Amino acid sequence: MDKTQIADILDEVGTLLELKGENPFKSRAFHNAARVLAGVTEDLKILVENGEIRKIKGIGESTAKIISDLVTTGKSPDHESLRKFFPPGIFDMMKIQGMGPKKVAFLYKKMKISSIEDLEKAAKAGKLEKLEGFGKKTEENILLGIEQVRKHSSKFHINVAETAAQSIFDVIKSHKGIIRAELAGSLRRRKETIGDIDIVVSAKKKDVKEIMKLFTSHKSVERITGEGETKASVVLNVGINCDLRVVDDSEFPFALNYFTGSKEHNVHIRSLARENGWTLNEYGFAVIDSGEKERKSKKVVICKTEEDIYKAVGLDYVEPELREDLGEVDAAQSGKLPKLVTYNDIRGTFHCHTNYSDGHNTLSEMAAGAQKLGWEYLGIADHSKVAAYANGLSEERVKKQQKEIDALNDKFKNFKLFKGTEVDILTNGDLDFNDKTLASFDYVVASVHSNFKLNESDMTKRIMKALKNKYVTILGHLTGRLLLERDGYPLNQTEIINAAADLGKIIEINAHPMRLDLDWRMVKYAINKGVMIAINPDSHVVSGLTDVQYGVGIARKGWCEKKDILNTKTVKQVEEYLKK
Ligand code: DGT
Ligand code: CA
Ligand code: CA
Ligand code: ZN
Repeated sequence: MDKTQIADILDEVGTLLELKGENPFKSRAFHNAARVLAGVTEDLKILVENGEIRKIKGIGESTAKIISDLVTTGKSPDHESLRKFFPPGIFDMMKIQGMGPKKVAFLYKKMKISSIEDLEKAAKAGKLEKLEGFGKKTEENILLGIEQVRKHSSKFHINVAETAAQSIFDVIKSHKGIIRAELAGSLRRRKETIGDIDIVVSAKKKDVKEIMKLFTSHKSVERITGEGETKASVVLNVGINCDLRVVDDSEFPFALNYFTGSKEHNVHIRSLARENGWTLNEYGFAVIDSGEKERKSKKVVICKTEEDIYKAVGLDYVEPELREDLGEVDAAQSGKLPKLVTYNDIRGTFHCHTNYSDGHNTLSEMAAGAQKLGWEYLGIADHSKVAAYANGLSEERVKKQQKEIDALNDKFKNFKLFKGTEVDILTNGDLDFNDKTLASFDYVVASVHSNFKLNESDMTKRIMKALKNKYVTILGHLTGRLLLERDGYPLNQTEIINAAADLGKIIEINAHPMRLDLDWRMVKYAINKGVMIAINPDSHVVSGLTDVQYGVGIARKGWCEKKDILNTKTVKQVEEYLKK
């Protein structure tokens, strides 16, 4: 456990004591110790072993005990027993402006309010204003505060983060002093949601100041939250934080690797470095000097690229999307990493809407958009009749649309519109079209759009029944989740995926940045079972077609190769595949 983590725990202990209503001196001692610890330069482990931890000014008996426990065992019984007094949501509540430990503890004891959601409910119902020490104004401020916390501390959809990042990144990149530049962090790893943006660049010393200035004065910067010699942090106007780190070019691969993460992946790589007698951090490898003597003779490798770093610790290059410490290190050790699918492998896509249902563009506009992207085909899948909210198609309108598609296909050269449908899975698992209509499509995407409130067993049965329908080709957005808004419905995903594998059904990665559903962790499971994956933008407008790129990111996070993805097939291959 490192110093910052220990300091965080000391801070938390201080806060927990405040919540418990202990003597303020006591809690202040912990907050103070946390600050002191941040300034300690010696190795904590050595200080603890030599019994010198108490000698640090500001570290008393009880803080020393916690530090020793954490350093030696990674756990502190004192901290853990304190934690049991309060649910974790309590800490989120304290992020709200004006909600100190006193108020939070009071609300928890008096009204069992233990999360931001509880608090919001109580405030909206006007339950707080009647309490002692609260009032109408406090209640309003709490609601405002909740909004702020959500805007600034919550995660962001990847498209929002990427658009914001790209705009400021393009400007920095164009500075003549930049040698190398990359977006790092979760954005580079293509996570489904993004906390903050991390930019790493290398430059000559003399240019650093100007680059920092360029960053902090960018038009999208709302507020500067930190400005040092090599690091600056800002809040962008969409509410997302953005960190810039400028390093010497010799450090660039190390900084890029470190700030790409994930933290768990970094820890694993660092342990491999250690086995070689090196330490590894954002600046480079260094020889462990307190280690055994023979290790000292080891030379530190110079690394010009990330590939070199991986090579130095005996690994094949690990693509950023895989860096989650979920088996990629072992695979890289034994030459078993997948050759990931790329955006360039994509030849078309399947689940798109037009103005026949709730899309904004016509069939020919969508087709033109797909051709402009260099695609060879586009699959249309408008909603079925029960989806009244989405102007779902009746059987008659299906026929009309199919005629129009035929007419367009007659005119196209080297391009094809596939006739599909996104048919609703009704509550009992039946589909919203009869077999005759279903048979008229090239493929059928089946999705749940209603009655999310079933229990896990009923929801699993419902989707299973639809899956077994012989006309169903693709399962649409399997869990129904809306990222940062709504969890997926309860569902036994493994059971469904196993059945899809047995029945030879395709499962979609819905590439809409609000969904990214199937989740990448389950994508990996699905392809291991042999399930074919389709990457579908669920696009309702021409510009939405490019959302396929986010789906490709998720496919890559799910270890997909070209062969696992339906969209990499040619028109002919798709036709043959669908015939099976
Ligand atoms: P996010 O921003 O929450 O979506 O996720 P990340 O992965 O971008 O995390 P962030 O921005 O906090 O940090 C960027 C990377 O820096 C992270 O992926 C790994 C590295 N990093 C940050 N803190 C630590 C740490 O305490 N230990 C290690 N080993 N790496 C860290
Ligand atoms: Ca980040
Ligand atoms: Ca960051
Ligand atoms: Zn849908």
